Amino acid sequence: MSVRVNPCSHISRKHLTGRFQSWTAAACAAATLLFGTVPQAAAQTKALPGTIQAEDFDAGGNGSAYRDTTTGNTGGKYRSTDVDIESTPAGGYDVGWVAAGEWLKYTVNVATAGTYDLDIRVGSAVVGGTFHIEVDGVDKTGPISVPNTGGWQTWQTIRVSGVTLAAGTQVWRVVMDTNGSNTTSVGNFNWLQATLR
Ligand SMILES: [Ca+2]
Ligand SMILES: [Ca+2]
Repeated sequence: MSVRVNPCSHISRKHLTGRFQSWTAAACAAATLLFGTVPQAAAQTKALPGTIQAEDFDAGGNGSAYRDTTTGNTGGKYRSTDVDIESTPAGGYDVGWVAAGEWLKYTVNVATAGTYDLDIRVGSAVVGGTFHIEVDGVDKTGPISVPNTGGWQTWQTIRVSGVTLAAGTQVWRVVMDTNGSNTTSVGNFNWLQATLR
């Protein structure tokens, strides 16, 4: 789920024509300062164990919080970055048009050190896509294969078992390594879940 707030949407033209114009303008500016980054509230640390929506990667630019190989958001949904996000017909959003060489960062806080299972919800119409997940720069999964799930919007949960995680704040990076056969896509990414064993 996502919530978007336009802090200035409540200020009507009428309000801006009277003596309160400067006040409302100032309030709007202040509200923008306070709330202008709400669509990037996704940048806030994700609590694990728990679920991370793929589209809630960290705030920041191309090459910093993410790497995407095409300018702009091809799907045009949810966030205005170069990451390509589309509506998922089943609900919510997913990251699509995922090409090898791209990556997404997620700052997380792991409440409890231990052994975890990672479940990743993916969709693909072909086989051959691979990716891996790094924690603070260390590859924790090795290559993960995206199966042919029956379609780009047909979702399947794949599991990486027995991943050891330390407690505390860490930066996860989902790194796209290989495109599926005869496509320019690794697969579509819906969400990722970490469950303590
Ligand atoms: Ca793009
Ligand atoms: Ca992309």
